[in-house]
Amino acid sequence: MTNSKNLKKGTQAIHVGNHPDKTTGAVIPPIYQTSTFVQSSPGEHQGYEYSRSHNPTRSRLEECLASLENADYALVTSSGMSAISLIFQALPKGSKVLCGDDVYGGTYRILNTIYNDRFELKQVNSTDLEAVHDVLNSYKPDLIWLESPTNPMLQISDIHAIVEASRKIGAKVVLDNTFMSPYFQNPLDLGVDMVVHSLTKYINGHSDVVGGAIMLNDKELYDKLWYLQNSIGPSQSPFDSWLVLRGIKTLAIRMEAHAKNAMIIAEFLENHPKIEKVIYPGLSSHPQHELAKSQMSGFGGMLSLYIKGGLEETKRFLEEVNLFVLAESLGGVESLIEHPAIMTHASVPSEERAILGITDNFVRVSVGIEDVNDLKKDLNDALKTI
Ligand code: P1T
Repeated sequence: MTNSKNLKKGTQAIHVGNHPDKTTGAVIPPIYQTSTFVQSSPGEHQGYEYSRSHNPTRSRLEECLASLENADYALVTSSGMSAISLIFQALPKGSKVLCGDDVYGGTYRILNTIYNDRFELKQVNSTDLEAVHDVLNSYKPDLIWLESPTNPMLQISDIHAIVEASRKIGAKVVLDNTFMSPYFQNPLDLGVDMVVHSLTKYINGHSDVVGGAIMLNDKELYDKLWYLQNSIGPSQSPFDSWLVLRGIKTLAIRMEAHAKNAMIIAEFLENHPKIEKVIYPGLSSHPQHELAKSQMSGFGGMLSLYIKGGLEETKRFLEEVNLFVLAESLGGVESLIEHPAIMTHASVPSEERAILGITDNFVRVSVGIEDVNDLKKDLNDALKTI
């Protein structure tokens, strides 16, 4: 599709990569459920050889995702973690990595237990620009890894300021944009070198696919990442790519609905007597609320909270909710709720969890797009039991 960059996100999500099939006219593109492709003579084919390398269904999804993140290239992988891993595989041995101190537990785990003998690693509170400047100048990292908002504390970092500072020392910046989706935040526009997504979350949106993606503008880096993906093999299946293409069509209306519901739930919980504190970037009580307004076009569907009480009360609350499904993951149309200390961030050592505030009474909520009054009632009923 020509000039897709002039289209709004809601239109891109429906049309880019979704053009009718040339051979049959099918409006919905077929699933090219094939592992291999015929060659008329050795080395002569129509652009596709083998589905680990390329597949037409996956190519369509990559086209759509590149367009949504205002990127020249996108690479779709079998999971968010395999996308993250490919970027670390592309880093030369002995590189120095600087990572935000609050990231998804799986990202923490891969840096600390899989690549720990390959890189030097330091972590920093990336909301503290002075601390970031200090560590950039003293440590001089090759790569900076950020989440904004972070998982699960929903902290916001000044992406543009960090990019400017890292340019001075020649460091590349990667931003995991999973929590915002390309609908609410486009980090490449703020100067970031690579964006990572877990497609499993908002982009697919229906909790029925695991997938990941990397979006970027640098052709050389893209070629290197593709080479690694083709060699190591974490390519997404055609069926899963097709499901994501199906889910992504409603990204715009889903994200608007998530954010609307999350704001209502955040305000409701902030005034609830059984709740100690709510963290949601859309609340004026959020420490980086103004920054969030300036670099995001919406506040998303994720919020975190502290129950008044300890582990016992928190567990009871989590057992008593009905519409909020107690499960890992986020970004599906259904509301999910979880206990980071026991579930998603169990691989972060307890001392580090304590510093971050991931305590026994800390709960993370992925607000779905159900009727918000039903969601409020469900939370209220569960809170009454503690
Ligand atoms: O689960 P997977 O598709 O491999 O994505 C990993 C990942 C990467 N980045 C962020 C910010 C994430 O939140 C995740 C996965 N997170 C969860 C499963 C969770 O419940 O937080």
